[in-house]
Amino acid sequence: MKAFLFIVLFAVAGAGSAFAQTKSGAQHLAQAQAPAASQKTGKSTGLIQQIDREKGAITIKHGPLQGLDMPAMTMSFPVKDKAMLTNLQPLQKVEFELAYDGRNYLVTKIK
Ligand SMILES: [Cu+2]
Repeated sequence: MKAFLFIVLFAVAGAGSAFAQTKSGAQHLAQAQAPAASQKTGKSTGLIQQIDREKGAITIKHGPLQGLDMPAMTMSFPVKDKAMLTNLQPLQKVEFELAYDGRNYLVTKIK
C-alpha cells in the first residue's frame, strides 16, 4: 500500500512538473522551433541595397508584404542559401518570397 501510494504521488508530481515545463516553455518553443502551423509567407518586389555574401544576407528596399503585414521599408534579411546571392547585385530590381516563423524572417526565393 505504501509503495502504491508512493507511485501515485510520484506520477502526479511528474505530470505536474512536465505540465509546468510545457506551460513556461510553450512560447519559447513556439518561437524557437517554429511549428509549420505558425509559418507565414509573403511575396514582394524590391530594390537591392546591399549584399553580404559572407553572412548570406541581403538588404532590400521592398514594397508591402501583405501576407506578413509588413509595410514598405528597407531592411536586411538572411537568405536560405548563400548561393541565392550569386547572380545578384546592388540596385538590381528583384522579386522575392519571405518566410516568417514567428521570430525570424528568411528569404526563400529571390530573382
Ligand atoms: Cu521589412
